[in-house]
Amino acid sequence: MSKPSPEVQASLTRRNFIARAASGTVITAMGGGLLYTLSDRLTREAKAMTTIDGRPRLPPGQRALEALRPMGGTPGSPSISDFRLKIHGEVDKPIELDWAGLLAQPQAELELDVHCVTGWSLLGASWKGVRLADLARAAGVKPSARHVIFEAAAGYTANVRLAEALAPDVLIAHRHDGKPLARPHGAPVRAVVPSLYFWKSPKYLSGIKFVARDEPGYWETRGYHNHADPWLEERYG
Ligand SMILES: Nc1nc2c(c(=O)[nH]1)N[C@H]1C(S)=C(S)[C@@H](COP(=O)(O)O)O[C@H]1N2
Ligand SMILES: [Mo]
Repeated sequence: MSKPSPEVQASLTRRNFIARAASGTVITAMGGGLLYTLSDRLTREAKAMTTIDGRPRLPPGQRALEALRPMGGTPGSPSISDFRLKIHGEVDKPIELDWAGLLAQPQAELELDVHCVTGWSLLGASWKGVRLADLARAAGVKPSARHVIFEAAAGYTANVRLAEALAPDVLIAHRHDGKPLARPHGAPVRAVVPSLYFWKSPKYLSGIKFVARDEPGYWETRGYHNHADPWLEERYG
């Protein structure tokens, strides 16, 4: 077979490029000589949307991605038989759940938006687990409690105001996008707190501690904002 002409070679290369783009994750639409990535399109669409409480769906300085980006952190044991979740602190009835115990709680599957302080957001992905508010009720949170401290593997912690932690969209999640949570994303169990930057959603979760006095966590003691509202761009303390 003879070598294709330079013109044919160029067109083949271009066709491969377009085919790859159309089938893959990189480029989904071309128009007016500009290339739009799927992320551009998701970002543009999200910017045109408003939440029910009137805020832009995409907080300032964020762009929408198609999937979670694995952000690292020290994992705990991936084994379900090792899993324990302690609900303790300012509660009448401390609880320790194993895997079966967690699955025996009322389950919720919600579509939630999450926002990483590094500038990416994942909008509308499905998360399944137990509402923190239900666990709090089961443990009998005392009136003295003001904050929730999430405790995770290797000493990672994050603090959340009690009222925000008890919002109905705060999940102790074990499934994401219809599958068990993947290891890089916190398996077997992580918190998901959609109203705050995603560092407040610890992966490899081992404890939920209710406290009267605030305890700034891993990132909050390393220059990040103690509250972390993405719409107020509370990035740094
Ligand atoms: N245990 C633990 N949880 C963690 C972190 C971590 O380092 N360790 N990083 C946080 C940060 S900064 C973000 S943005 C999200 C990232 O979650 P992902 O890796 O599933 O995208 O997890 C949060 N939870
Ligand atoms: Mo993050």
